[in-house]
Amino acid sequence: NADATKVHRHTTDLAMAPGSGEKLVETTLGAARDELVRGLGGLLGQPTPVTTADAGTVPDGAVVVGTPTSSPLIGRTIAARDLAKVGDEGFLVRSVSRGRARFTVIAGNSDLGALYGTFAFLRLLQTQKPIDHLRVAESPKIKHRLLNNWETERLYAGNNASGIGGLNGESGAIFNFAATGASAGRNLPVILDRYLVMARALASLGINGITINNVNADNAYLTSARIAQEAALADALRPYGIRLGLSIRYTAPTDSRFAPDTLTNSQLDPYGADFRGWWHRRAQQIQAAIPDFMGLTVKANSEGQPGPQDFGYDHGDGANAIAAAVAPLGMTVHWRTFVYNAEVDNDRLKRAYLEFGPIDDEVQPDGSRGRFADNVFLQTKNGPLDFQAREPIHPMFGRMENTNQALELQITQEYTGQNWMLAYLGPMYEEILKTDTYATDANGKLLKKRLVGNIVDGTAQHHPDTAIVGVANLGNADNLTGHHFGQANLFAFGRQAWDWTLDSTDIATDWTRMTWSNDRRVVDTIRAMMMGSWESLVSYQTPLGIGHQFAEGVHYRPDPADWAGRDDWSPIYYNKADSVGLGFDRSPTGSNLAAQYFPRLQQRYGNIKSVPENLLMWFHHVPWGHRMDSGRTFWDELVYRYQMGVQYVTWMRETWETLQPDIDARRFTEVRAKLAVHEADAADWRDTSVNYWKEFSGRDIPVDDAPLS
Ligand code: GCW
Repeated sequence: NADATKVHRHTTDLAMAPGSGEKLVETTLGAARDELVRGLGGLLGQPTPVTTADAGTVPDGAVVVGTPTSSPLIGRTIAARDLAKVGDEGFLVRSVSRGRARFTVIAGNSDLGALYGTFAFLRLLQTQKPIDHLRVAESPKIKHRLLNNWETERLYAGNNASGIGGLNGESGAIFNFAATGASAGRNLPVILDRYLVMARALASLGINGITINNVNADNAYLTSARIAQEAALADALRPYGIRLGLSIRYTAPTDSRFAPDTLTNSQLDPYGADFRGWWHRRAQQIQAAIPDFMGLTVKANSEGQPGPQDFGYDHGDGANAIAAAVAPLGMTVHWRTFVYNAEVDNDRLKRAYLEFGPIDDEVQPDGSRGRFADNVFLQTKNGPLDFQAREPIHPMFGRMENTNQALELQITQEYTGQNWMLAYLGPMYEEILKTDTYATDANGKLLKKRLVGNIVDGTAQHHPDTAIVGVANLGNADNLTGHHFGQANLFAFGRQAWDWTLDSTDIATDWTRMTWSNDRRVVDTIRAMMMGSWESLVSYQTPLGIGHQFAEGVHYRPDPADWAGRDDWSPIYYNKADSVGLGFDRSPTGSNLAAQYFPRLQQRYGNIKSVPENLLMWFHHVPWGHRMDSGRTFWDELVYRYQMGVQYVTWMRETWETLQPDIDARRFTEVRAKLAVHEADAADWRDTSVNYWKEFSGRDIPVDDAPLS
């Protein structure tokens, strides 16, 4: 699509820091070269000369980047079998000596591998690691490392959304498609600096795809006019190895905007040629404009979105129909499993496994098991409720033996403080990925390597394809994520998507060094703030495993009392507060969600004596006087947790002050202002919650804890 690239104008984007100097690059190796020139120039404080691959002798101290195809030098310095081991997107970084010259080689099997290696090398420099005896070999554990960008929902990073002033009348979303109002002329196909800043950031983490629109999908994204805009974006992101995908609505074929190619409801039979033909034609049209288009994400029969069940079919029928339509084009379908129905189940968390489990297990005419097609991913969010600060793993992980399963994590902080609270979610992603499912075989024998990460990366069940998805926290805010520390969550997601076995503390250290300072005191202080921040949030919002206690709509403030209207979202559905105690009984005496887990977790969660205390109220209605590990009563412990959570935020606010001499004034002040709001809002969670629970417990606030404000 080279012609399209040429027509794109490139304007200065006001959202970016002055002088960010973004430019469109044409090739992936061009991107790698530019990163090195910019990165080395900045880090070493001097210009970096560039020579081409066929330059005869390598200068001492040079950095050579490429593939065996792009550079004969790579072939001469790196053994083919070493390179073969890192696969399509992996890389090697090596220190090499030739005669008197010592230089660094960054090699990939593909240009993208070389770009990833370049970023890894720059990260070593930026974090001040030794680079004189390098022998790095890396490859991603998961094949598709994706973002879902809900451009219209749960957006806390837009200049409008964050309440810090609109930018040229734009919506706050990162991508600007609108040609109306003040933003006209800045809309796609015009490529804004911030798209390139984003692309560079995502490529530096190895993220290789982005589904650009909300799962509550607007059919506009499938219209010809929009596809032309999407193609321009795809062209700009392509050198960075980032492919585009779209969320779609199951009934899009009936939208009159697609006339004359419009279907009627009666033509939506998933086994009919009309339905499949429509999706095939639309996908072909997209592919003609975007040759490397990834595929479609579908939220069906979920929260009012249409789906196959509206026409008498199940999720397998619907997913396979669209999958069959796009399979000849090499595209995938991500079918979300976020389904619930409190009118049918005594516990809405049970629905997903009940609907998807049997399809995964179904015996097929050829005797094999599992009905979902090979190019379908079931995309399952963690946790089973809805991205709460702490949830147990989704019981479907490890249970889908015959279906590709993608893990969906939330980076945007919908329930975790939005753009106000400093909550580093690396440890949460790590907890989920490293939780053992204790999956067993048909004889009840424990299987090896069945952590959630093993399931997602395919080593456990040998699924043909693997994917992990983060709901993005991108917007048009100057810093792209709204809160400066929101960037850490994007960084952590990307690093863990690349290698889920990484330690979230190490990730925090790297991010701090790359973002704030390499000064030891600053690194130690910021890392300490980050590492306790998620547990603190859990403590003052929803301690000891209590689910969703948010006020209606906004998902920021607490309101444990009943909402008018929706029963299955009302906090009382989850807290079950009464004079006996607090929490949702999901043990065998209650809804028995516990039974959806493999036996060992079933027993652990199902028994109040063995359930981890941080999930206590997720699985049990806990009597106020229940004795906790600390020796306190449940009531006393509960109050203590709320108080500890808030105290941690106070400590973060005070600690941040000590960094003033080391941090630039603008970012220092912006974070300071957020921490002040954070502290007040954390105290609000504690006070609102504890005062409400007190009405049920009838117990006093324990005296040895600091008084409520
Ligand atoms: O909990 C809900 C969110 C919705 C979201 C939905 C989902 C995009 O509040 O904003 O819809 O989850 O994941 O589909």
